[in-house]
Amino acid sequence: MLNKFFPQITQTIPFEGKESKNPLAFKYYNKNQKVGNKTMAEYLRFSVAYWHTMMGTGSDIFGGPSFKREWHSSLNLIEKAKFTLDAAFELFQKLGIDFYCFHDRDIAPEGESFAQSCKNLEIIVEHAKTLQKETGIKLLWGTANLFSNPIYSQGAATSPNAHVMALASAQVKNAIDATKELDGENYVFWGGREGYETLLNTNIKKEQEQLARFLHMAVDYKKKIGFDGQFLIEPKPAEPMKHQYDSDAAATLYFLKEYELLDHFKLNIEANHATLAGSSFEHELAVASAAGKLGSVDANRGDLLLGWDTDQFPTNIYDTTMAMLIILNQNGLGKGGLNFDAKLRRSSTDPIDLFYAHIGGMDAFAKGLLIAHKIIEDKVLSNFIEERYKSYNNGIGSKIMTGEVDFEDLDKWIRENDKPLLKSGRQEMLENIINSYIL
Ligand code: XLS
Ligand code: CA
Ligand code: CA
Repeated sequence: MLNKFFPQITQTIPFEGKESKNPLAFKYYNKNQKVGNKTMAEYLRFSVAYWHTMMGTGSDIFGGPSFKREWHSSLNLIEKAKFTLDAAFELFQKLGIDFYCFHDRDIAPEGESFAQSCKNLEIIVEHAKTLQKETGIKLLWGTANLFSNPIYSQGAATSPNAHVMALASAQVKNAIDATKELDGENYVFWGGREGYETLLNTNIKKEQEQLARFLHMAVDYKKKIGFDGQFLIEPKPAEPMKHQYDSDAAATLYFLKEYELLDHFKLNIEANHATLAGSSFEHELAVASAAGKLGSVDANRGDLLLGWDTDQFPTNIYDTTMAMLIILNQNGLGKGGLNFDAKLRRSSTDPIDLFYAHIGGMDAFAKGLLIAHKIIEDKVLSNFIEERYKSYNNGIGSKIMTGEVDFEDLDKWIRENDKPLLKSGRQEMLENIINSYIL
């Protein structure tokens, strides 16, 4: 096992069960424990987000870094990037996490020129490849950072400047190449700057057409090079832009359908983006899943008292239970996984805090998985829901759904069958049942 940057952790975090008081042990996450027909690891497919966990410095918009990591100590940028990868794989191994995700510019430094940036990425990808081989750890997804460089301040694919759109496309081409080289299981598109600040200077239709062209070029390139990872789009309503085009699951699905892209993409749903969109994590998961498009999850949480993307580690068992109900009902995430797109608070300054944070998130989802599995096994919700819609199974309900009757027929039918019965939706009873599984 790699052992250089986290000497305090001398073994892979063990599972000790719920009675354990050891803060460096799992209480619920027991990697190889079977839940139904899969292991916990197979269902949960946890992933570390490289940008927060390895690159985070505790800085926020009011202040610079609050901690400096040992793996960032070299002044040579390539050496620093390699140390960071070494530290990352040590952390993955010690946490017992099988996947990671990155942006091109997290794992490799941006160069003076575009060609130099591509070269840097190639060098680092080689190093990552070696570490993946040594450890068996895999890439859940890669993506391109099309939001930090000021050249993208007015959009990347949706920039009013075609030269910038060309740069963004070339950058994504190279990020897809890197993801393919590392056998990435997915590739994510998050359009941080693909939106607008003011409609006074914006042609929405034009920008959406540009975004569609860009995604079509990506699809064509994927086919051309035989990359068999899943393409994912990650919705978010705003921040950094005032409005982003992929604002939520429903808007993104409509956009994909409108521009004939739906067959080529699934969604990566992030909990914090869902709440920023004014809905809930489970709402966004359910909308994506109902469309057969729930591909992967950015597992974090926001803070309802703060109106921004706080990217905290998930701890709320109710939320993880609801999420796992939806994920289990579609029999897992396929190529996707649960990526902890979450960062330490500015005041959590020690490397060991990274362990506490991930252990907490993993246990919260493992517990949610166990509860959701039991609820599904006992059919408490599914039986109720089935019963609730049963009037569509035969009689007039089935005639409506098969198209055998029209408005005029229903006008006639209702005159003979006036006054439908009002049945209770039993919300409070169901809430109590869910709590009885959680408590
Ligand atoms: C930012 C997003 C971003 C994507 C990947 O809010 O969550 O980190 O997940 O670009
Ligand atoms: Ca995210
Ligand atoms: Ca986020």
